[in-house]
Amino acid sequence: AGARVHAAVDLGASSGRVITGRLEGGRLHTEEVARFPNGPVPVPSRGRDTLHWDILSLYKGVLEGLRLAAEPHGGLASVGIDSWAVDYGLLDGGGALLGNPVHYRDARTAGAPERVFEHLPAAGLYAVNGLQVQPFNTVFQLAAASDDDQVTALARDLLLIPDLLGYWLTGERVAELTNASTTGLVDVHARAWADVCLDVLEGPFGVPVRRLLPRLVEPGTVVAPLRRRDAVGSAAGAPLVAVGSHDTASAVVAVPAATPNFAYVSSGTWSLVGVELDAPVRTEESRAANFTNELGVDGTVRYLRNVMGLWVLQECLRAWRGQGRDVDLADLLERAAEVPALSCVVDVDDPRFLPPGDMPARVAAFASETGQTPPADDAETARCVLDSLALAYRRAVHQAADLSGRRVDVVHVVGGGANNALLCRLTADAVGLPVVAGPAEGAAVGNLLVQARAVGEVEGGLADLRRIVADSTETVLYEPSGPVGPWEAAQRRLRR
Ligand code: LFR
Repeated sequence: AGARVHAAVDLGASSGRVITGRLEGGRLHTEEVARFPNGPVPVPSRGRDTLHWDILSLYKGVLEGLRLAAEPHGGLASVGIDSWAVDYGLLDGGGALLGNPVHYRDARTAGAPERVFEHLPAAGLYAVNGLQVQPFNTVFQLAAASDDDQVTALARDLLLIPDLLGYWLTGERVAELTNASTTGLVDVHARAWADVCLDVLEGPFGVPVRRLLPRLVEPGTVVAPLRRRDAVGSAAGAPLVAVGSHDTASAVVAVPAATPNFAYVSSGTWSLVGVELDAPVRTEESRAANFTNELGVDGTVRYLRNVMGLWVLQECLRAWRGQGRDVDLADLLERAAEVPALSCVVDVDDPRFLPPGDMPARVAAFASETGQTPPADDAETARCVLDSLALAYRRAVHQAADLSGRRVDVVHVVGGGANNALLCRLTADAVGLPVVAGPAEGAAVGNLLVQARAVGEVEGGLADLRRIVADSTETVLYEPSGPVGPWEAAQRRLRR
């Protein structure tokens, strides 16, 4: 009786959650039933520390969350899983996990893109996969792991993180397309594995990737029912739907836009900034700007840039807390709001900000190198990071519009960053456009709606799903409060 309940598993880089959703009267009602921590775990191997994910603890959190989600309803109408992209687990011939998945921020990929480009030049690769160059793209991770016999000899399957969890829950091995498109191994035009990319890994690098990759499925495919009543209770039997299993793909589904002329900031550990298109942009200008064409739900393309995101602030907090200081985020943001705007800016996209480490020191070093006075305390550092993020959003929104020809009238912020009022206000000021913030659980909302549609509970295209999001979310509107001149000037300071 009553509405049918769906469960979204959404795994972010700093936490995982299970969120239920039910549709009633054209609205989606969501409830968070479980949240568990996530983060990189350094483990000594081969004479250094390798960063891993704690995949088994995530799996445990997922099982427990699904059990809790199903219990009050005696079952679930469907389940979908999304997570960060690019990372994978390897299975041996008996289906056992080989090793613990490596974290994309691990240093093993240093120099790997260049080694791949010796065999397939960057321009040739972009023409096929349309993907930005990030050292952690799966293609480069595999090239970096080509001396690892787990990959070259023992592995029989490579499953991206959501697909790996899906396999453990159902026994089915698939590669969901939106996430697969971040590997660098997919032909963005054909929406299929790309032979030229597979050839490079198999030839010069000796990685038998064709043997490892499962069949691709489009988002919206019903994969198989959940097994393991012992572990998931009454969630057993619910169909697992391959949603936009890349968290960013699901988050973009949940942009409550009423017009096609929008840009989005999917704001979590990363900020993914761009527009939604019908076809990829693979021009030389686009490649030079390191814009990516990731595949989206319903045949769309997510044309965007990775901006380093709230990671930089999260790492600052970790550094301060590591020094024994009890810094509260809400209090920090309040004090940061009092710091004069644009006193100091850094290029958050500088690769030095990618690995974990002493972020306040890196921010200060960047400021000194560009002839600016480094932030003097935690509030000034936080303000510098937020101003710098807004400045990066400004660059990315304008570039996305210019490079794609898509007009942008409004910027939608979805994901946890939608709750950061200071950052949203700065974004409106920097971009010079209205910002609409919410939903904060964008990835889970997009995940839930694609499930509901796959099992026949709603109909329609993305515009219809987005109307449901708009009707179900209390968004906050931020209008620009002044001219963009100071932001242009700050941008010039970075170029020095
Ligand atoms: C965001 C995200 C980004 C991807 C990065 C690494 O959570 O999925 O889209 O570039 O994580 O996987």
